[in-house]
Amino acid sequence: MAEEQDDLDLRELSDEDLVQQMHDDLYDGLDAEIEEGVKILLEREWQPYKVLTEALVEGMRIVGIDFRDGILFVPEVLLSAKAMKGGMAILKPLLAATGAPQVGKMVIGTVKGDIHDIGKNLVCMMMEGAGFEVIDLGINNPVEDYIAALEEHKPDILGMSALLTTTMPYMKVVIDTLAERGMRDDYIVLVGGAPLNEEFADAVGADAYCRDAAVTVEIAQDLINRKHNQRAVS
Ligand code: B1M
Repeated sequence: MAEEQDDLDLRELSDEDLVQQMHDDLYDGLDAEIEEGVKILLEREWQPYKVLTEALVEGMRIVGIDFRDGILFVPEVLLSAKAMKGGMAILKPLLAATGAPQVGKMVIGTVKGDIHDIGKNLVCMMMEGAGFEVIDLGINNPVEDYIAALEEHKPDILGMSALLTTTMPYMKVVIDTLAERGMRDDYIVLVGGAPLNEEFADAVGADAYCRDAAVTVEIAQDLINRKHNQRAVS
């Protein structure tokens, strides 16, 4: 595979073959090849969001299937994640360069016990691109970290991410603690992550479930507008 890789000139591939090759390279955790692939697609005038979703996110979806089925293991998936992050780093300034005026502020973090951050990082990138100021608390956040960040930054939105069925209930711990302290209604609470759904978001008392990064932006904009309209009326 490595020898084959050495002989392969990514620039000679059609768009379709290049994207297919990038899925394979992400699977193999080849960060230099992923970065080169991203640059080539951008040179071919692909929109950054299309590169992100079709080459990177789709590649990681395939990795996820074999991880689930016990074909790939944690060390291999870590390499895939590293390659994905390398590609995302090239896209980040492009996604953020829309020049949108600042529309609101969000504090976001992955919940306690959970170290998955690729999806959350994507949400940060897309929200920044849409003009939100984003304070990223990173991974493995206990409730105290969220509360401290809310008090310090006074955002419009609290975002939480969880990728494990064992960590998603922690979102309720955070929301219940906000309620106990009389802070719940000060923030729009958005939750996301692959195992969640709308029913879960309702059950834990969040304002909305966000299926992906693009939907997060739409929901955030919508709820911020509603909040502003409510303030204008009252
Ligand atoms: Co983990 N892992 N993992 N993993 N991992 C999953 C989640 C899993 C589904 C794999 C599988 O079995 N198919 C499975 C969970 C099963 C379950 O709970 N039912 C799993 C497991 C079991 C584990 C470990 C327990 C494995 C082990 O140790 N035996 C372990 C747990 C570690 C821990 O957290 N304590 C573990 C470890 C890891 C790695 C460290 C190797 C690595 C993470 C690296 C990193 O993130 N830096 C990893 C990875 C990469 C995955 C998969 C393969 C990919 C996740 C990902 O990045 N997806 C994943 C399989 C899968 O999800 N298909 C899996 C791409 C990303 C763009 O999508 O994260 O869904 P996603 O984010 C989307 C939306 O969900 C949404 O928008 C994002 C962008 O569109 N979204 C939000 C996410 N957060 C949001 C927050 C918001 C809004 C929207 O706030 C407002």
